Amino acid sequence: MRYFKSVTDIGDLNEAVREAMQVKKNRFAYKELGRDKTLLMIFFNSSLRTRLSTQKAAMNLGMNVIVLDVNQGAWKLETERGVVMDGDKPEHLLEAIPVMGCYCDVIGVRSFARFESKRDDYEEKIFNQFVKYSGRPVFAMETATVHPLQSFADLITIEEYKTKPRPKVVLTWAPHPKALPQAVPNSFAQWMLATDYDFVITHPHGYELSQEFTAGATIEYDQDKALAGADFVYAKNWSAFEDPNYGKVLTTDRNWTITAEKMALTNDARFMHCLPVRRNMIVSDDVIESPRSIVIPEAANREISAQVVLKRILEDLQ
Ligand code: AN0
Ligand code: CP
Repeated sequence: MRYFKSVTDIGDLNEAVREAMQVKKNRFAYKELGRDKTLLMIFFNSSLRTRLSTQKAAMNLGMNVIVLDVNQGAWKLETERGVVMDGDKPEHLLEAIPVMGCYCDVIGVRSFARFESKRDDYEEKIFNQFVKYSGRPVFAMETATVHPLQSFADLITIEEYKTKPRPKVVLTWAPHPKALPQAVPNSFAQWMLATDYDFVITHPHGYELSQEFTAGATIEYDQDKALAGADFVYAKNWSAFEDPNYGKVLTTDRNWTITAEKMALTNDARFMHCLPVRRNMIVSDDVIESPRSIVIPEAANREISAQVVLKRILEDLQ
């Protein structure tokens, strides 16, 4: 594997999950694979889980790791070509990327949607420049439109906790005070649609996601109806995708918060969220603390999804 961004990059999902379970059983079995190889992780945005789990996964594989927080100590980067650089940005991404490529063998990039231009976000302008100009394998650590390391960890977690072959999985929008990207729900929909689960998305009107990721999904605007009989409830906030509201918060209606009353509509569902989560906006304290909540094992599986992805990239570097 040279690039990891879409579900299609990982190939057969059953095979990927099998490999994940094998890695999880013995995560130090491939320590030689990454010897003398360097991972560079580049963060344009904050992170707790992605930073720690991906670094841990790389160390499990024997890799060296360099982390760059672009907004803390690096030169501010211009991303537009043709700009007269007389402002506050001393360096251009078009030099920075090939330079970064000189110091490493593999690059992970976190660069969220900026909500300045829907076109730039959905064309993955930043991530694609890393692909084009770094000369290295590149993987997504949440780009403008997707977060595949999260979705892969989510899939592994559902496979571990499901009690029937074809569980009902419900992705529900939930309220949040600030505009968040669509990357997590986009990817989650893409990965769930690649399985044979019973997959339903529920959100208020105006929060429709891109068809690029949700085509074929069941959309139910009544959250209570969607939750009926659910085996997994996957909560997440996102901002509007459709024009003219791209990147906007249309409502913070707390009737969409996942509470014990909402969970009572389900088939004793497991509660999932990628984290970080705002309690009592997205989910009530009692639900996230309940024994049905699997947010911590879900986060733990981020190490595993990252390790499978890095392992496959390293195997193809040999
Ligand atoms: C980010 C988001 O919603 O995309 C990262 C989630 C993994 N969340 C926040 O910015 C709070
Ligand atoms: N879930 C996730 O990606 O968390 P971080 O933003 O903390 O990396």
